[in-house]
Amino acid sequence: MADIKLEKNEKLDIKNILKDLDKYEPRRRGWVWRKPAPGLKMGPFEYRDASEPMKQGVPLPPAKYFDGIDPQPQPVITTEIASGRFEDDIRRMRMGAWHGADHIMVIRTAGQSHMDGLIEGTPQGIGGVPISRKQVRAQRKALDAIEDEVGRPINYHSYVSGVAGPDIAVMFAEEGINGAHQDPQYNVLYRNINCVRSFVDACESKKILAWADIAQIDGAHNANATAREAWKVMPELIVQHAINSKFSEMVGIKPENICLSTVPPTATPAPCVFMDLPYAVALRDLCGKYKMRAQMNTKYIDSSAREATVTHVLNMLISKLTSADIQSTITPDEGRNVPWHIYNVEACDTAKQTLIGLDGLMDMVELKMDGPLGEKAREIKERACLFMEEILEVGGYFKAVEEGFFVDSAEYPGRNGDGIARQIEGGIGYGYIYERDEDYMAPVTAHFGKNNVEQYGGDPADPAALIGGCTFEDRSKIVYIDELDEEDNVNVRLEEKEKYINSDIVKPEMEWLADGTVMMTMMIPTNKRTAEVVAVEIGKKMGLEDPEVINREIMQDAEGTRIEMKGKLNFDIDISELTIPPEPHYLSDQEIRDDVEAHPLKVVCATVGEDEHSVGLREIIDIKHGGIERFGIEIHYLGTSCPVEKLVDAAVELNAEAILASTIISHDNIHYKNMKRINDLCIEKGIRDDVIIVAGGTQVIPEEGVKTGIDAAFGRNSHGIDVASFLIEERQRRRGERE
Ligand code: Z97
Repeated sequence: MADIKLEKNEKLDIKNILKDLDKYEPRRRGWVWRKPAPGLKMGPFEYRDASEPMKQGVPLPPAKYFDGIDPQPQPVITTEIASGRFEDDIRRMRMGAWHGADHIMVIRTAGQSHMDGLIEGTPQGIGGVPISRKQVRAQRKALDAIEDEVGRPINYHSYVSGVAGPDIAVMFAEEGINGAHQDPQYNVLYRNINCVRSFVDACESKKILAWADIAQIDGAHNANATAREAWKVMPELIVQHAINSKFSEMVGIKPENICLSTVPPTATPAPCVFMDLPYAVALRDLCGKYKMRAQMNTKYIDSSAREATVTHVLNMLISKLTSADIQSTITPDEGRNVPWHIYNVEACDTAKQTLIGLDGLMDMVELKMDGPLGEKAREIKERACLFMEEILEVGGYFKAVEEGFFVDSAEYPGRNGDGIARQIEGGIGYGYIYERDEDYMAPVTAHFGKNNVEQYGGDPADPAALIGGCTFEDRSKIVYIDELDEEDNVNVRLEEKEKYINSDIVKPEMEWLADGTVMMTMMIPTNKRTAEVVAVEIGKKMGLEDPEVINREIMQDAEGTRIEMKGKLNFDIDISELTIPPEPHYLSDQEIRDDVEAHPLKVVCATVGEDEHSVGLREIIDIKHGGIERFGIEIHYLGTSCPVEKLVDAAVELNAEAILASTIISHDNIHYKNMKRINDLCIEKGIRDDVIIVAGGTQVIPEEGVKTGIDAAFGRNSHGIDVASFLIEERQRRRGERE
């Protein structure tokens, strides 16, 4: 099957992805790490901790000052995608990948853990998609095309948790999934699934993950998120990580595919680095042979994007100081919505910016272990060891869970007796574990325990050979089911959205294509409660459907509240009815500087007529806000209320190559009259061919200005770069170097 090729300026066509999906085969198995590129040179800089660059992507905004470079840090960067519609997730994946994500974690619909079997088709989910073979396959296929266009492998990831764990693991192995959460403790503690069932299922699931070379992430971050005071569960977090990691290794997963889902336990206003860094150091001391997937703290996240971003950056400082292998990015929407596209992208940029900004840090600073860092790390490790010893004393993990050891709100070894307690003989899925029958046989490739194929003439080293290969060797045995629900599927949704797909009709979106959602920021000069009500009223008057306040921050209790609000627009915009002017055209700073250096440029300028305004022209010429003097242009400023004659005479005397006239006042069209006068005077004095005449002002309409005979006119919002680009290009035209 021919691969899909994406073009930078063309939208990804979901229908193309869905075409012949039954015949799709994943191009590889296994997780891919970034390739380190020590000493990488990009633009004017050299990097110590960067990885191989992407073929194309969207660089950070200031890259325009640095030759457009887009250096990539070494850790894999995760984006969590959770729109609930897999077709919208795919577009989000592409945006995330262009901003540097190479680990796409697709969040699944709430509560899939309790569904004892595979879901099929493409139903819509809540807070994520129902993970089914069709969705997974379509997304992996789309990612093949996306990884080709960005020029870097992308890891696709979802969950192998819950009662259908082994079934999902097999499906993931068949579909070339690269990463998965698998941790039986998640089932037991957070989804009340029976412990015995969860650990038996985990053996099978982990065996399959090992065969498929899938990177495994544990579920310990959930202890942090559910604990009453998250910083108190540090010893327990280490114990949870240790149990799952050792278990996984014993089942056969290689250590470099075992990733700990680490979370800095606390956040500001706590002195979080002082508390989180010893924890990170302690964890690495005990579990250092595994990989660290650093997730940001979500426990204390609120709805402010600014605040969430600072927490993320502080968390990444810990990642940098302790060398995380995968850097997760979470959006402030965790605190208010399902994540929106723009926040996925924003968080990827935050990660890239921070990690590249911290490039080389560890070659300059060192962790000081003889002091509070070493002491605190040691104490956390001691408490973790005590915790583990106590588990053994009470009779093992299941007993400890029964006694409520985990997620207790006290600081261990203290206990408040409010931990999560689960019965060994209880929970979802209890009673479904049976001893294998005498004649049990499993002619499959990756299986925990004995296959028993010998008694049927098989080879235990190659058990699947007995049936000519299982689905891992013979893909024709995979049963691909397209859709089961006639109403809840992607075809119906695409038909509903037909009007907006590859057409000129546009509606803004945040969650799903053409959902009409917009977000607005406003400052309401009242207290918080009043501001919330006022904002909704404003939303209604603006014609928004379902206006809802999603963030509020007090500026001062009486003086005002910053409000962010979302709502829906119920109209479309037809692009074909719009006139879209071309992008303004600028030369680069370097091109301008080079030209001025080769051909020095002298300019005379003034505010002309009876006009005392100086600010506009000063903005154009002064270096302060990027005026043209910064390019080395020689400026002769004659001041305000300058007669046009004086300006033209000065051009003659100084042998200037250009005249810049600022004309703010426009009564009786005096601004255009002055332009015409300058032009006429230059002709009279015989210098018209030797000078470039440029005029500008807030009331100037460029097209009207040039009708007076001058060379260019600039209106409101013009800057030094506009004027400089014009002057240089016009000179080049006159020299015959440009059309
Ligand atoms: C992360 N921010 O980065 P269900 N298994 C595990 C989980 O952590 C989760 C599920 C299953 C987080 C992801 C929350 N995690 C968001 C170990 C959910 C979800 O809802 O129980 O069916 O599966 O890991």
